[in-house]
Amino acid sequence: MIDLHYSATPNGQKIAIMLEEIGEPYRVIPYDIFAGDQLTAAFGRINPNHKLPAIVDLDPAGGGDPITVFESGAILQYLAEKSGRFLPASGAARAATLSWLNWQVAGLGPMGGQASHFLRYAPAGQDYAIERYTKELTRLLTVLEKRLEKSTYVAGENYTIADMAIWPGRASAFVMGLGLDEWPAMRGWFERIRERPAVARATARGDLKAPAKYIGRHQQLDDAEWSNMFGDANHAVVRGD
Ligand SMILES: N[C@@H](CCC(=O)N[C@@H](CS)C(=O)NCC(=O)O)C(=O)O
Repeated sequence: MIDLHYSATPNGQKIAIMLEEIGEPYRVIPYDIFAGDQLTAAFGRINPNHKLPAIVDLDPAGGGDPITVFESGAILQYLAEKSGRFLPASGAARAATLSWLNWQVAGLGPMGGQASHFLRYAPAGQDYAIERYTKELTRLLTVLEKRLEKSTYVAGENYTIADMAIWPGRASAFVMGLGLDEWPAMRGWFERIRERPAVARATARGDLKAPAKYIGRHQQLDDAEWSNMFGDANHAVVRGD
């Protein structure tokens, strides 16, 4: 059994998709990040960075104490190694999978996150930041499009954890007005993955579904929600105030 500490954002959805793909039993422990559920001391013992997702594997391979993993890329790799699926064991295919996985967690994810922040949450008047991050996001999506013109999945001919890392953010980019019209190769890839039964299960399950406030274009946070996400409450917990 795996405890999935989960908030219904693209980073959480990556892990739900992987757990559905490998058929590993799991239970969802939901966090409302606007309400500050991620800021407790108890969750800090699971992820000292106080961000979702994280997992606790109560039945590690070979037995022993529960294993905690945070950071979505590390979790995907852990589950791939545990199940022996969706990450080639060696050679060029493994290198390509880890390259694209890290490209997502270190590049596409953070840049998309900043674009989303300035478009959806920041006060008005952020033109420079909006342009900077939407341009960089568009550049990264162009890199992805060119890659997918040459291969069925991002790391080659097989579906891997790198696709699972990229797909949920690509799905949520629609909220920012980034459709698929300009990206024909990405559209084919997107639909191929959307049709997978595990992806359908992960996106339809009631306790995994994103509530409206996570997916709306223009977010109106109250003072407490703002503080929990971006302000004093969020920072104080790491300082230990
Ligand atoms: N690099 C992390 C990013 C995790 C992250 O930013 N999680 C967001 C939700 S997508 C979160 O927990 N936000 C709440 C907060 O910042 O307090 C990963 O890939 O897991």
